[in-house]
Amino acid sequence: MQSRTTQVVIVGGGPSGLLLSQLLHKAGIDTVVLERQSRDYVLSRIRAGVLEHGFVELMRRAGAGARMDRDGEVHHGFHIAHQGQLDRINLAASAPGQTVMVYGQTEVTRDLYAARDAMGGQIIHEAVNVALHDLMTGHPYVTYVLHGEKCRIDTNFIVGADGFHGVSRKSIPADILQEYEKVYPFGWLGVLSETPPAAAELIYARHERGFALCSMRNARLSRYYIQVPLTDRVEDWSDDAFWSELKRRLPDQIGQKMQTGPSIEKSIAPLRSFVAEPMRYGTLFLAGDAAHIVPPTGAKGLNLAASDIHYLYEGLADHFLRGDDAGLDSYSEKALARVWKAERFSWWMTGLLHRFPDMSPADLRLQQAGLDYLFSSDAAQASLAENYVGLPY
Ligand code: FAS
Ligand code: PHB
Repeated sequence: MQSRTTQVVIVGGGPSGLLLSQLLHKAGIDTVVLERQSRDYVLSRIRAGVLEHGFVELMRRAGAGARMDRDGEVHHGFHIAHQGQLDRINLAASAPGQTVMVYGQTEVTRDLYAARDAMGGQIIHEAVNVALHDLMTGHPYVTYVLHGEKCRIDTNFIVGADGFHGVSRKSIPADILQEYEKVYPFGWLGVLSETPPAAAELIYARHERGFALCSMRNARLSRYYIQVPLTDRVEDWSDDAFWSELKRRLPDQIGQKMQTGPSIEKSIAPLRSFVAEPMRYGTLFLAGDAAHIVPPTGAKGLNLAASDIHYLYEGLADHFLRGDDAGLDSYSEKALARVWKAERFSWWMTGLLHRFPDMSPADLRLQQAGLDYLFSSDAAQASLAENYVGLPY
């Protein structure tokens, strides 16, 4: 068996694992990233599109922000379409100068891989059968199989950044782990198209036929979503069917003018709220989707991974560089405090904008009243804005 040692083993080569590995490496802390898939497979995923200010700052601190700063779009607001009208949320309503960056997760991941390569970062792709061992001792280790050969890495700490379906969360004993889950009775059908965006800013639409979202990646690449029943499959939706349904859910001033084109990616994502507690078990720390999932309505998924990584990086750097474990000891509690606030916001925004199958006429009037209140109250808009730009770390 091939064996080696490192200071931190990071399971998962998505944005969480790569960002942490890069930040630790820049602080002189040795890491190895174990990723189950090939790099091309990881980079083929189309996911998030909106970065909070905190994430943007972390990418810059990691030395991976140059292309984001060049190609990303700073957005100062977004629109909510309802009852045929468009109302705008000014993100500065929460605090002067507050913005978000529109830049795709695929590009974030590409930039992080490039930064890791530039520093000679250790990323092992196609590492399968990853297993975590001796988590409650001072000498944990990880085993995995690479191209048929069994390997072992002895380490000080293990970070589970391996997403919702990873091995790390499942390595915490069932009598220790507390899971909270809420599954929504619909999914999002997403389409990526090489067409100019329908509008300069994002449009979230509440419609009797269901939710829709107009987003973008850049001036030539648009990202759209429509709410669909959980029973729908991607093959049920031709491009033409998607475009005509999307237009039905948008105000005419948008739907009748938008440019459509062939989908270059089309997929259905289920919506769930999920939190696993604690986010630490001995020498194992969970980060990102391995610990929590939010419905994408509030654009919090990727951004919650960033605040986890911020807390974890600070704690590990304090441990290795200053012999101080306070950050690691408070990691789970601190990360979960921010996670639950983002879970609440994502759940609230999902409830405000989606058509639930069992909604009564009273439910529909209450939902509309939520929008009427939002756009009649500066305080309500400031509250939405401060959650959307990202609560403080
Ligand atoms: P990831 O899942 O991105 O990465 C985990 C990595 O671990 C993967 O590369 C995986 O291959 C690897 N892995 C898994 N098991 C392993 C094992 N046993 N051994 C080794 N490696 C293993 N968020 C938003 O903010 N907006 C959106 O619009 C949005 N859309 C989404 C659509 C979909 C279909 C999905 C699934 C998620 C979406 N998200 C969205 C959330 C998403 O962006 C996540 O928050 C983000 O990917 C979190 O990053 P990671 O924590 O790195 O997890
Ligand atoms: C996206 O562009 O993919 C996106 C943007 C905002 C969201 C969800 C997804 O709330």
